[in-house]
Amino acid sequence: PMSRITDPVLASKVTTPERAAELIRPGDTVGMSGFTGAGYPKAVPSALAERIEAAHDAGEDFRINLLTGASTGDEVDGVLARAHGIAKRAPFLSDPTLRRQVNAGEVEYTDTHLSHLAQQVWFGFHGKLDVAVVEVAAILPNGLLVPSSSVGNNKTWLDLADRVILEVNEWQPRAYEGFHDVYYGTRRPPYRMPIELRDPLQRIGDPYLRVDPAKVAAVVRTNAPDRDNSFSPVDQTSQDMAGHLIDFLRHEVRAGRLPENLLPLQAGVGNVANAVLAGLAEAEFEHMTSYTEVIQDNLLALLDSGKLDSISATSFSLSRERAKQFNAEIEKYKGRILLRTQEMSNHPEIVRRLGVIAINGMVEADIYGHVNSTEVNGSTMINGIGGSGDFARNAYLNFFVSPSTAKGGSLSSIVPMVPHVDHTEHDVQVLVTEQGIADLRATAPNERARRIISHCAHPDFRDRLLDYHDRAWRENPTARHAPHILAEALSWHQRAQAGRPM
Ligand code: 0RQ
Repeated sequence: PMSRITDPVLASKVTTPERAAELIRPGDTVGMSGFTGAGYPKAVPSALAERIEAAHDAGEDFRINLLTGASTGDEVDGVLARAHGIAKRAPFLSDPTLRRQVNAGEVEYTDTHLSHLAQQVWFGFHGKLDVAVVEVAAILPNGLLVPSSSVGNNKTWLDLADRVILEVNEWQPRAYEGFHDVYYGTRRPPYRMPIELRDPLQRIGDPYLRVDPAKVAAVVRTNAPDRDNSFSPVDQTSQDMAGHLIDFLRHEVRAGRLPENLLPLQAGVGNVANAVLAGLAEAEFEHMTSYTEVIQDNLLALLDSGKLDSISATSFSLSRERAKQFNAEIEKYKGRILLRTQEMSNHPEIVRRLGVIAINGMVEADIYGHVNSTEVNGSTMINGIGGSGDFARNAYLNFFVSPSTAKGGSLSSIVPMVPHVDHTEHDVQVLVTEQGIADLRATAPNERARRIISHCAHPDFRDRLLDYHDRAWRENPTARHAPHILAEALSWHQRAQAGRPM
């Protein structure tokens, strides 16, 4: 087998996770690799968590500020949260312990658009980056690194951190070399240049990450799998939503608003996105492309089936079974998949130029089309906005998708007013539930309300929503652009917060 570390200087820095973790100090801001459970460090964070617990046992403060690409795995967020080792966290999370700590007010969580974090760190908004902990598939001479199953913000962490710790994971195929496109043309304003990317699979960068070998303080060897991202099987509700969405795409092709092979697809994570991708495997569209964030099982299946020509993303997010198969057959995917930095995979300029079709989940939408993707009752964080805003605002066409009810039918996903807005009425184009689809393009608020209520709301809630909208209209003769009854607008959530049905 090919050696994983061919640089003699960096080979001499191989050490244990425990010794490497000693390089991280209380109060440090640490940039770690990892995006949707792929490519995160597997060993150093656990050793760090042990140090933190020992410090806490000795009565000392020890917490870090943790930045990543997106969600990681239990070996990062889980172990560090259980050790109460995280003071601040950005930009996305999915770990249950960490989520509880954020919602208990113990951890400060900065919920950030995924394309924004790298530049915000470059701008100095997050202070100094002390340490980078980055997983790679191999270390080549002269500080060239073969990335693993995600690129995320690794370029920025390696560029900006004072001290660098590398984890070389032998579970990741050595043959990852050639799957990445790391753009080194970023500048700070006012020196920015146009990003010359015109095709989803176009290369604009390097196949390698670069690191100044003098900054590398430790190298750790690991052999551990990425997180197992498995989905529940596609149920009837998801299938219905996928059906509405795919019919809508057909309609747009017939109307001449979309080419026959559609435009590059972005699909978020979760069961609905998974069902849509499964639905596309059965549909007639050929030669599709994807300009997205994550490559989940069903996106890879579309590539296998020949329906999809290529995928640009920043990360994989596969089930364990699918990851094993991919790793075993990796050569056959070379040239059809590119992993970019998340600044580029989610870049507004590129998403707008390519005309991406964006498909993302939501918690709820209100009758005027504002969408809440993150905070139950306006205060309890679920995961974060992720890349949904990067894509939705700049997409050619965007969809927000959710079952029409939650919690066993007691809560409506269509509400009079959302208590937290992630995507405003100005950004949201098409809403989809299992009930139907509401095309909000080129509509004013009252038309939007009629379409959303009649096409998307569950029949159990439809009459009350219509009644709310009618009364709001009648009671506000001089405020009818988007009429509300403020004393009532959030009453549905007040009931939900008290544990009662909406
Ligand atoms: O909570 O498990 O405690 O019951 O929200 O909901 O139905 O499992 O749906 O997995 O599709 O997630 C918006 C969270 C949907 C996701 C969201 C509760 C529900 C459950 C999850 P429980 P489901 P999904 C690219 C795109 C933002 C990031 C993004 C998301 C939990 O899509 O995180 O788009 N989006 N990234 O019970 C109260 C409601 C509710 C509700 C659902 N109306 N009221 N609770 N829930 N609807 C990928 C990345 O960026 C990395």
